[in-house]
Amino acid sequence: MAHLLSVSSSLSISSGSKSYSKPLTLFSLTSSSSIICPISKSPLKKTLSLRANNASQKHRALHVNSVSVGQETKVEPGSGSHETSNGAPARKKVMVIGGDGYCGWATALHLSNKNYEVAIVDNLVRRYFDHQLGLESLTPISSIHDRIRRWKSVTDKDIQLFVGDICDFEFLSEAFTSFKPDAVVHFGEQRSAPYSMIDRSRAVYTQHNNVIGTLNVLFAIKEFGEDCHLVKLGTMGEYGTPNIDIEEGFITITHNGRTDTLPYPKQASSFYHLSKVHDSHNIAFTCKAWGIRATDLNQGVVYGVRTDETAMHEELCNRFDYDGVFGTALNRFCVQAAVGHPLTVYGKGGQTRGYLDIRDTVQCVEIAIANPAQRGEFRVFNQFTEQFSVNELASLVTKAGEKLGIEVKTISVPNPRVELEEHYYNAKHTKLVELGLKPHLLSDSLIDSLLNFTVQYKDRVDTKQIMPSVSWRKIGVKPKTIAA
Ligand code: NAD
Ligand code: USQ
Repeated sequence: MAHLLSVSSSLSISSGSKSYSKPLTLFSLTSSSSIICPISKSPLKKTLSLRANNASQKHRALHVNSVSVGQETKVEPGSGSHETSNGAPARKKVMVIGGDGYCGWATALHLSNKNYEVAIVDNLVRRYFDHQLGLESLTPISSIHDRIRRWKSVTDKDIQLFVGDICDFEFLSEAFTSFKPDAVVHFGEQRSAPYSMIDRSRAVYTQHNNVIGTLNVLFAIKEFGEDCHLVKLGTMGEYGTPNIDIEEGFITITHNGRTDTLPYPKQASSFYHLSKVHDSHNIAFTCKAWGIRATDLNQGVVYGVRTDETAMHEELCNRFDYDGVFGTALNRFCVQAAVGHPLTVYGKGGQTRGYLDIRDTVQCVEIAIANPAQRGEFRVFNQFTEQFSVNELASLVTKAGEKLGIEVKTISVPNPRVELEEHYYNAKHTKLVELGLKPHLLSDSLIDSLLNFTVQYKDRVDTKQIMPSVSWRKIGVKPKTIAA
């Protein structure tokens, strides 16, 4: 079957003038602004430290825009402004790591719109994964440079850009010392569970990229901005699916007559989800040891695409993944319905997870930044608004299809993952609501508009990318790629 991963010793990709022979090496980009990315000697030294105009400076961060000095506003919670020591209002500086990705792009624009001073840090590796695996977002997405230029032209607000790899500490240090963030929102990880289960090299890459990247961010905060608040994207998948209620980060246990409040047990079920568990432990430790202030946002599965800001212009449009590697359940089901592909329920479909609209992702992050953790505090919020089983999602999409005159069928696909298919699931998610989150719930009208949106782009769908192509049980040592 064409969509299955086939074994191959290496993957060759041509993009522009260079060809790339290792899955995780650096590559060159030729863009309108003539940016050259040097190729790393080691696959693990990795991605995209950019060199701009100065060939001798290996780790020079590329700066696209200068800092905006917008109109100062009255100090208000959540407005992006706060008072400086001399009483003058100042704009809070937020570094958005992974700001070219799905959640990061929407968040960067939202924060900029709310008058935060924003810098995006990204090595653009997510775009490379698409080239590597032959995938494409449902929606056409502009280059990060065009996105930022368009944002400036639409709103007159600047976003700074640092293109580089946070696993490269020299690069990260430059970005930190140059921008001096008050808060860092860290989305910059390899976030697909199936990608991490393709083969050994992707498993190693995922854990290295995510764990070392986060460790570098922690060291950068310690070294260059001890007061900086880390807002880190974790995942609900860190908890797994235990047969008891899931608490927000911690559980109080009485054992042999003694009581303690301990980190909630973690039972992640992919090398990706495990990388998040390792991150959480490292963050918790550095909060204790160095007094770092951190919020771990254990986010559920995100759906949707439009936010107030990304809807302002087509060049600001967000990515929308529907393929078997990066696409997530509800987004995939909407695209499948739009093109008349049966909805791909894995196994029995009783797998239950927390879900949230991307408009709530940006809201939650803003709330976390506006209400920072204390020095030394490791705070955990479960970031989702509703929980659904896969079967429930399929039935919601089927009903929405009926309203639009689309006949939607469902098939049960042999589950490529190792996970419980029928289980208890009840996860707490009250802390963000207590801080002011106003959720967009998955009402019929919301799912109708999402389905309508995917129908508009259905001619861009490559149906070969829909079926799952990565098996948890068949992961092996040899590098794999997707056959065309
Ligand atoms: P994404 O892949 O669209 O974006 C991640 C971005 O980080 C990409 O632009 C990528 O180029 C960048 N990046 C990766 N490694 C980097 C590195 N070493 N240096 C610099 N940049 C790097 O992912 P997303 O869907 O936006 O997810 C963002 C975060 O939210 C991830 O940490 C993910 O685990 C978490 N999350 C996502 C979801 C979801 O449903 N999408 C759900 C829960 C949690
Ligand atoms: N599933 C199907 N059919 C599909 C796709 C998925 O039945 O076509 C099932 C999966 O088996 C799983 C559930 O739906 O049981 C969710 O899968 P998913 O692909 O939507 O989400 P997941 O792999 O868990 O990962 C996504 C993001 C990840 C984030 C995670 C949050 O890619 O970055 O961490 O959601 S959570 O699920 O809470 O861990």
